[in-house]
Amino acid sequence: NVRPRVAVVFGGTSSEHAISCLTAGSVLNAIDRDRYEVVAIGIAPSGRWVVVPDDLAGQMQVIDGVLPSLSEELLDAIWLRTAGGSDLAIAADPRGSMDSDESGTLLTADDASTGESALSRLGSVDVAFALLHGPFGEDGTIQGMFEMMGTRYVGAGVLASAVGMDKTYMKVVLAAAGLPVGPFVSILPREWSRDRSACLEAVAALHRPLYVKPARGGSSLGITRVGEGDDLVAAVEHAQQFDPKVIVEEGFVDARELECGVLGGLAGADPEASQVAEIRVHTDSGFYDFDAKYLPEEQVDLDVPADVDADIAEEVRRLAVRTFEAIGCEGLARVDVFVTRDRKVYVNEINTMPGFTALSMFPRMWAASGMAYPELVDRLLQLAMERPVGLR
Ligand code: G1L
Repeated sequence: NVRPRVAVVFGGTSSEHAISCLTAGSVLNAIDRDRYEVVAIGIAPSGRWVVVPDDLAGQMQVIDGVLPSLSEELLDAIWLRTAGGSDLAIAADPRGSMDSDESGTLLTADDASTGESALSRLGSVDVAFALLHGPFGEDGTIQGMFEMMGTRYVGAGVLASAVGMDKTYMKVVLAAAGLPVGPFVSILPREWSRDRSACLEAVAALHRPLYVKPARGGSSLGITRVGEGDDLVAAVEHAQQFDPKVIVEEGFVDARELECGVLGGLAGADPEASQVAEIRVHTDSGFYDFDAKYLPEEQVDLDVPADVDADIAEEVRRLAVRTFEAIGCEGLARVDVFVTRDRKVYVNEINTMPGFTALSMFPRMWAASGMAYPELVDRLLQLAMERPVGLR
């Protein structure tokens, strides 16, 4: 009875370190230790890799390490919290024992393996589950590292991850596959500095309101809604502070925002779509056309399943699967769409690394489809292990 060995890689240097730790907590909790051997590998905010001993990972919650009160030395650590609420840090680079008053206990070298040994452990696992955001996580880079190491991994491959990360390439690929996407203009830094009026002219062909976004980077940072009379130039220059490459999208006025989860591999059966969910936004200003994830929680309602006609739900599920296939996705993805007042469905985006705590949309949509969170995690591990290494 050899159990497949799973590495859960989490944390990282991005601003999503905390959410990644929270997600790792959910995943580590859901993996059945009778069926899998687990290696939890944290990347401290400093960038240092550290193996969290599984006796700890199995019984404690991984928590945010980026607390303002922490000393620099403790930022070089992965943080865990016991059921009782006391904190424990596993240092990436232990330099002996440390003060432990408000910041908890520090484990030293005897208890945790670090650095190179953490990286080399990845080469000896059967499957890796990387919960990392942004550059070096969801853009295809860590997937490329797994490919080179010959390690199987959960989720999209190099190309699909990279295409899913870049909103302009995503739209180009989806449009070429015949999928309905909204009008957009992409602005490269070179074009903007050399011929700004040509950029503005291209954008003038779009109907307002516009959404000006950094082309890459999955978070909401840098996004501006530009209505009639609003300052487009300022919006572009704001987005450029987050990514030199900017996309300007036409907004869908009065459209409903629906989402659908897709699970599947490249080989064998077709990808499967989950129940459809709706994000309902009710802001004071009465705008219904702003992405719900950029609004405070009290202004957003999530309906799982969505209260939509069966034919619309079926259309969304069909488009979600086609979108998944168009970018050559594997494992999982969340596809976000708009449904206009005249009942046309447009693909807004595909997210190859959707929110993945037990309370996130993707797991909730699958729960509504009859697949509970632990089963979902197991399914992803199975899909990853079925997948051939190399060209497929
Ligand atoms: F590995 C999967 F399944 F592909 C995967 C990886 C990462 C699913 C979901 C995520 N999501 C995250 O890591 C994050 C939402 C915490 C940051 Cl992107």
